[in-house]
Amino acid sequence: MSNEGTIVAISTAHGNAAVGIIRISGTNVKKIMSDYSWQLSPRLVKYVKLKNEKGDTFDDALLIFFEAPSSYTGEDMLEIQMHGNSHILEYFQKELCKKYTRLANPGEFTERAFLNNKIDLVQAEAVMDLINSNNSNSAVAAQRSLQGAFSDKISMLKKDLLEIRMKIEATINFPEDETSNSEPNDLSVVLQRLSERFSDIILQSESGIKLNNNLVVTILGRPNAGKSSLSNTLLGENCSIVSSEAGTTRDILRNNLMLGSNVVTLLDTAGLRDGKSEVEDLGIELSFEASSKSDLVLYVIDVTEGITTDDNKYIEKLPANCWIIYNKIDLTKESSKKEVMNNRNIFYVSALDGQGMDLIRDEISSLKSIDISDGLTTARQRHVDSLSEALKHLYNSIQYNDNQQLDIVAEELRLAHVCLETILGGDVSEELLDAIFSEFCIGK
Ligand SMILES: Nc1nc2c(ncn2[C@@H]2O[C@H](COP(=O)(O)OP(=O)(O)OP(=O)(O)O)[C@@H](O)[C@H]2O)c(=O)[nH]1
Ligand SMILES: [Mg+2]
Repeated sequence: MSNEGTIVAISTAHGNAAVGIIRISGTNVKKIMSDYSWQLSPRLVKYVKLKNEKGDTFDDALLIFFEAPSSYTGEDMLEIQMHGNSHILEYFQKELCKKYTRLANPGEFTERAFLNNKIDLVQAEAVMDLINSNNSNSAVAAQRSLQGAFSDKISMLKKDLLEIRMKIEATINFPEDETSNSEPNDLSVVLQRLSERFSDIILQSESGIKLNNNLVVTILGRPNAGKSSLSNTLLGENCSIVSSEAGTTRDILRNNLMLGSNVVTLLDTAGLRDGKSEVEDLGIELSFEASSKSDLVLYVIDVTEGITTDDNKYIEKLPANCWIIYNKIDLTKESSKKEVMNNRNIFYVSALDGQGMDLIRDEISSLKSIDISDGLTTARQRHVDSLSEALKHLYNSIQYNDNQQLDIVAEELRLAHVCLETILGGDVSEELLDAIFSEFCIGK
């Protein structure tokens, strides 16, 4: 964790583009402006020519100066918009590093914003959620977190918890004071209500975590059922090897595709059968492991062979939502269709000629995306863990209150409070901050 030195980074993606942006933050910004004779008014764009040591212009640029504390990091900042050529950008970045700056670490601009109290830790995490969001719903939810909606919910819990703590402390310290005395029963009801609010926010946060994740769909089935063919047809390219040899796929092949507004991570897996070889067994183990972490399993069956007892045995083992795909209908008189039996979707398709594949695509596309209409915000597992820990302390406090051990109630509520503080970034360890910001890209 460092707030020292003036940092520089190329904030735009590597490669050729219309525009490339260099960002600088720290105390040397004004010195750079004065040495380069850039007279800049805060937040007003200025056009300049950038010259090398020989006085040749190597690029022209637009400059924007943000004066501390009214900047992203809270420090003096300079944004240099140049042409999007990595060589030119790196050349100028190197020039700046000779005298004025050092290269920024991943996420260091956002880390400084956090250290300078421009944003809390939840908002810092939301910056990354926004950058990584893969559809408009997750972008809206991340933007809400960035604007502080999730932090506000946590702050409200903190405030209400603090009020209860103050009342209890008063009762402990001034037991003779009538006004500070509350009945154990009253307190129990208040704590119960508060714990229900915690539970609600944990549920919302769990949905918020899912928003950051792709829909994971695993293709399972016996060897040669046509799993890899199905995967290739869905992806629109031959990512997996297809062969009439049973046991072709051994490793898990993972690819992303867009279906409707869902980004889907599609996993092609090793065919399920018992004890052919050690390597195949390992592959099969991976297949099951992958399916247990999936949102949906497409269980493929060769329609000319039909469903077997082995298939039923495998399907029963699956924890995830599972659809049955009867493949190779081109070899039969079956026509493509979708049926629902015992609440399970069943499709008849041909991965080879594409018949019925749209039925699968449409069904995955329409899988209910997470409802964000009631103000859902993005969240992290870290938040759920801390909220759950806080809730545990609340439940403890209810028990101790029933036993009229008020001093322990107070202690449990203090511990719950600390958990909420951690979410927002108060009193967090350097390791946690490093872990959070190291996931960021350079320049953010
Ligand atoms: N006629 C027909 N053949 C198909 C169809 N889908 C796959 N096949 C053939 O079935 C054989 C096996 O296909 P794969 O896609 O490799 O099957 P798999 O389930 O991935 O097999 P493993 O990786 O060995 O578990 C190949 O010869 C494919 O051409 C289909 O819809 N119709
Ligand atoms: Mg295969």
